[in-house]
Amino acid sequence: MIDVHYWPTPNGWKVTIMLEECGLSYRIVPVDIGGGDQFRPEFLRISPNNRMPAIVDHEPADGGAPLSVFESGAILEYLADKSGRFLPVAARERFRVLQWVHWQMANLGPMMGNANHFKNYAKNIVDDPVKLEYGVRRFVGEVDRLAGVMDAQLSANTYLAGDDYSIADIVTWPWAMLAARLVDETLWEKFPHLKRWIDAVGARPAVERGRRVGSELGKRELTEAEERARRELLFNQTSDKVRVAREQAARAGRG
Ligand SMILES: N[C@@H](CCC(=O)N[C@@H](CS)C(=O)NCC(=O)O)C(=O)O
Repeated sequence: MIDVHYWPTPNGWKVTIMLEECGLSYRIVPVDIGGGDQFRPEFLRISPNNRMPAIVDHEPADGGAPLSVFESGAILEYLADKSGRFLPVAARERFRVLQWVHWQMANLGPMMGNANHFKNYAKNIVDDPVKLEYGVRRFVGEVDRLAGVMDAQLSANTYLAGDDYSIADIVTWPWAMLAARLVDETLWEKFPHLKRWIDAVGARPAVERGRRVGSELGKRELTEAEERARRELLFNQTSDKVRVAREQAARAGRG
């Protein structure tokens, strides 16, 4: 059994999609990131960067103690090795996939996260429209650029890493399918190869199932005060703030 420390966001969906694709049995452990669960001492022991997702495999291949992994790219690589699926073993093919996995982790995920922040959240924090506009332009521009990179790759390949569906597709799809919402809806006309791939991957039954996992979590309407507290928790994390949040979570018995 694999515990998935999870909240329904693009980074979380990568893991549930992979588990569904591989048919591995798993159990969801909710990490309410707006409520501060990511600062629980117990969670920080497996995910020291106070971010979900993370997994704990209670039946690792070596038969030893439970094995934990954080960072979604590393989790997918682990699950691919465990299941023998979606990541070739031979170096030439393996690195054709892994270079795109690392590309997603270092580029598309962070740039889309920042574009989303400046477009949808920063207006509640930053009063100065000039400062706000700079952040939106910088990160939305990067998302557009990265969509172009994917479109060029997909104009010559069925999947991101070539002819075969792989963890490169699984790690990228949950973010890529949201790109038009951040740039604008004409993005799909501009990048038809990307759109073809988004639709093909999205139609896979395991992708549909993985994407729905935990959709009921976090559905509750928040009060204005709760929204403010959530913003403060998520968007203002210095090391001091993280230390205080960790102490509060421990005192509240959440650890
Ligand atoms: N590079 C990390 C990013 C994970 C990440 O940013 N997770 C967010 C939710 S999508 C989170 O846990 N945020 C909690 C926080 O900001 O305190 C991964 O891919 O696993």
